[in-house]
Amino acid sequence: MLHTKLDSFPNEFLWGAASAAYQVEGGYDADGKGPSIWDGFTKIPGKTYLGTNGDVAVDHYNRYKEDVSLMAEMGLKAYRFSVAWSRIIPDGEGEVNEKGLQFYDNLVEELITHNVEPVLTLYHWDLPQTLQDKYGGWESRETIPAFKKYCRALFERFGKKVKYWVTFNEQNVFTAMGYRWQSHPPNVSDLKRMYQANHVINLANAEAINLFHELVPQGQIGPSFGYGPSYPLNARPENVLAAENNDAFNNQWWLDVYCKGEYPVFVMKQLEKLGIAPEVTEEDQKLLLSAKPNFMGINYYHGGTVRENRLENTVETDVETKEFSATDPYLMQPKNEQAQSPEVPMFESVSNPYLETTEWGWEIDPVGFRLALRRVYAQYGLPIFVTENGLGAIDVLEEDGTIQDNVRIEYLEKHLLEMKKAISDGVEMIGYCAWSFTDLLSWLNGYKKRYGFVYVNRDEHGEKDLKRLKKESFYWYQHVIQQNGENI
Ligand code: BGP
Repeated sequence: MLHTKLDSFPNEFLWGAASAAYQVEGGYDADGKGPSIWDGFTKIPGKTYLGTNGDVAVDHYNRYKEDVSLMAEMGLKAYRFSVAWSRIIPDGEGEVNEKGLQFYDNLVEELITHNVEPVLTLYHWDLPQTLQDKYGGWESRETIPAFKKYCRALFERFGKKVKYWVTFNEQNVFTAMGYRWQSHPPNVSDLKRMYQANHVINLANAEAINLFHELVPQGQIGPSFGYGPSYPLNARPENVLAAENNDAFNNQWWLDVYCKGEYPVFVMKQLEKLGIAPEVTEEDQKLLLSAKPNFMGINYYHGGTVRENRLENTVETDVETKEFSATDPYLMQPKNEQAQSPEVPMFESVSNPYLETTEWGWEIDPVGFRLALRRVYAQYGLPIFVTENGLGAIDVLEEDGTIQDNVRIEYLEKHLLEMKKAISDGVEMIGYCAWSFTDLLSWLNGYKKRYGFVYVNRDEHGEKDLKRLKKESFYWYQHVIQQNGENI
């Protein structure tokens, strides 16, 4: 019934899928590539699931033609991939490596030939190791000119061929995981350093956007943010306030800088009181204000529910909910730890009593997707490109060679429906990239947690034959694209 009232997807809507260099390419030292911080980090015992790493990954570096031909067969309109900085400039700031550029040139050509729009991410977490060693990576302003040099090389080479560009992927996630929870490189736990690195990345993001607009005036660029709507556990005003605080710390802290060019006063004030605020000069402020993204990239997996922090107020007036999953990468901590985190005694994460979770404990919340799109569009007014959304699951390769991933189809279908509702609500959207096209390396969960439309025959114990097999969801998404979502 409701469906008939929904708007159609725009004609030019980019039905896509996404990946990231370290998670698919392999070829960790091929053709002059330098080491990245992920090459080293995955070798530290105990850091990743069964010691899995991206040395070979799913060998996209050698099999990109086969992968693109599967995209073409599917009818995919856009493919989001990231460039490995240390392929282009092996030590991060020195000579440009032509062979590295050539690989992406080949990939882009292959995509264009098959009518797949390339969407290029400049930074999906794999900083050149040399910059980490020499300057302390993102903690130092010296990394900014290095990043600009790398961006310039890509803008000059691909500016005429690639229209859509993403600057940083999930700055909120990689700074927290890298500097708070020690679960990503550089494996640090220090809040002052985390906020400092985050500020340097904001400056690098602004510099990249300004340089892009100078060199590629016809293109479009924006960051991709890992967004989760914030919910209060219930209508108790203290909990509603806690949800506001959560939203400020976990969303606005980044989105305001990207889209308005300034830090939100409330969070900054708390950080200043604690002596962990970043150093922001007048010049920095000007730079942040000057950079205007063309769109906001949103990666959506789930939101977060909070209640008043019981360190602040021990009155127990809420019903108890179960402990929050400790493996969650967005809230990133069991609730008791978060309650003790020094800079945010203003909310406390709880599980949402209304939502089911995936096998990895991530809440499944399609309505939260509509809410996410609505809130970001209402607050910031930029067109939205969904640059990731998908379900991580254990997929089974049947004896007859099929993979019946109906759970993924159901998940995606529900999310697409909510996106269609958001479009009908008036949200301006460029496209949607499912995570992911082929199965790939999950940063911390190896090859067990699969996301692809295309199964890759390898696991955490070995590479097997790396064969590509179409899952049930491949045919389903092919049909969605053919119909431009009319069947949703
Ligand atoms: C996002 C990252 C992706 C991808 C995805 C799934 O945070 O941008 O690179 O990894 O999450 O995460 P995971 O592999 O941890 O399930």
